[in-house]
Amino acid sequence: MLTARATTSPDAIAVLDDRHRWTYAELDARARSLAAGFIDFGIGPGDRVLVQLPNIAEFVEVLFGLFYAGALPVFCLPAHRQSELIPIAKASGAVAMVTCHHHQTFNHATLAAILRDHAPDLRHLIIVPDRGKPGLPGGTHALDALRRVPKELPAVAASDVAFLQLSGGSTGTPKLIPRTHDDYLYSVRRSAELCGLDSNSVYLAALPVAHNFPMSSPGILGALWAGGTVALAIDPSPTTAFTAIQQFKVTITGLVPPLARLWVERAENSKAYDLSSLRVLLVGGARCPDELARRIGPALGVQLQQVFGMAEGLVCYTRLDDPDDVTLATQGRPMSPHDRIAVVDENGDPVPPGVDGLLITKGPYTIRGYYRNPEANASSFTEDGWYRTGDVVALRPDGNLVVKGRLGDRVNRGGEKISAEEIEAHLLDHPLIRDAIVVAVPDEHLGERSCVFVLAADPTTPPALGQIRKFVRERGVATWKIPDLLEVVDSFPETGVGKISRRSLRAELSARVSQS
Ligand code: OOB
Repeated sequence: MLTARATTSPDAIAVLDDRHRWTYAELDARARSLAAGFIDFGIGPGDRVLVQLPNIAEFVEVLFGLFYAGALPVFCLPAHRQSELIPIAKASGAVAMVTCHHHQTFNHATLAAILRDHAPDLRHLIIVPDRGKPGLPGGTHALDALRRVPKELPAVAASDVAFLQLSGGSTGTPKLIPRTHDDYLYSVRRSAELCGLDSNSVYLAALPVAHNFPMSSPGILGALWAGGTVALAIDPSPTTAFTAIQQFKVTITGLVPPLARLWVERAENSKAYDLSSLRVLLVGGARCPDELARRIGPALGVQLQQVFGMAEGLVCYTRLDDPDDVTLATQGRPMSPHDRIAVVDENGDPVPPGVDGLLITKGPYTIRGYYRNPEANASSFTEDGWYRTGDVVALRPDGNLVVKGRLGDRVNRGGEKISAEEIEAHLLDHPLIRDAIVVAVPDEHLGERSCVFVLAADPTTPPALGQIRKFVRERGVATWKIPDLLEVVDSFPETGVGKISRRSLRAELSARVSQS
């Protein structure tokens, strides 16, 4: 794809951030020079490489550099810390990591050095230095030190795995999602069509670009597929993003609902920025409240397009020419005529149309299994290969889905997913805690927040929320996973006979907090 674009429109602008402006020819040349460096380092076809970069132009050249070398990026988010990254490094068997020196005052280069001590395969640490600041940790390489004269590239098949994405809410053994070049590019092409991208489009990556949504729905890859331009904003705040929209004449971008709300509020209260270039705003990652959906068009002067997707595959969109009743109140329909969806009950039997049930799916770009994880595969796929999304949905007669919620094992905190099991495992190590259950509670701004129900080890000294938050933070987890609320209880509910599953316990407790 990049080779083709660099040949047909070498001088068109491919990538912009506040420090870089690269044409397609330049992006291609940069990616090829990095690929040569990766190959020189012994990083080649099939090797996994952790990529933890913020929204900077270098992300794009590293991405294509790795693709050209046949290596598989493993997409980590800038907010990930060692308790996520060590298991990811081990499960992927990554041989290298590309990261930045600092981002938002956090020292990622030091984090990379810590990872190297825990993950024996991690041999090369490659760092994008801070501008003008020396002082990379010993044994690391600056990204520019990799550049070589481009050389012949290894053969990579369209059906080869292109990269590993992380499943939202992964547990002890992270669920790594293997996507192939052909399956992913198919989803990118369909997305670009449905979101109206062409060579005049400028897509702004405001959400963390390693996430599937800004990467491919239609994302930076959709924009490059269409021969348009990718612009990157270092953070998604209205101030930073509105400046970028005005400066780069952005036409389309994507947001999670809490950020869409911030943008709407800012735009309703101030006309300081010229946002007139913006045509389409995609909103997804978590349920967009209907009231917010109605405000988006008038406040920002855009067409709202809802997107309900998952890194495992299936992506649904409302269409740009849908009536308001669809665009404002549903999460759309599958993007491919070859996607298959079914709404079933707990036994796997179809529920009648319009009735809430569990969404299962299979299709041309939905994975058939996680990477080296037979245990997750056994629970996440039906015997005949349907992926169990875990989402509770209703299918309207017009074919559009309305997302109602999820099975109670995950909190969707404004689009950032939290695995209840993962945080419970940390909490069980706290000396004041005998048992802990993490559930989602409704939240006006974030959609959901996390609440931990705790049985105290000693009822006379129950833990306090501050202690728990500090403990989880010090475990080195991404900030959004730190529990928001705490309820100390004397016992957990018992329903009926026998051992109650942690999943139903979560559901029970979650129903209780939602009612109160
Ligand atoms: C996107 O991908 P993931 O992998 O971080 O999370 C997938 C899950 C879905 O199973 C669902 O629970 C939730 O996120 N979700 C939504 C939603 N979009 C995603 N829930 C309600 N309404 C929506 N519109 O989040 C993702 C991937 C590609 C495109 C967009 C989002």
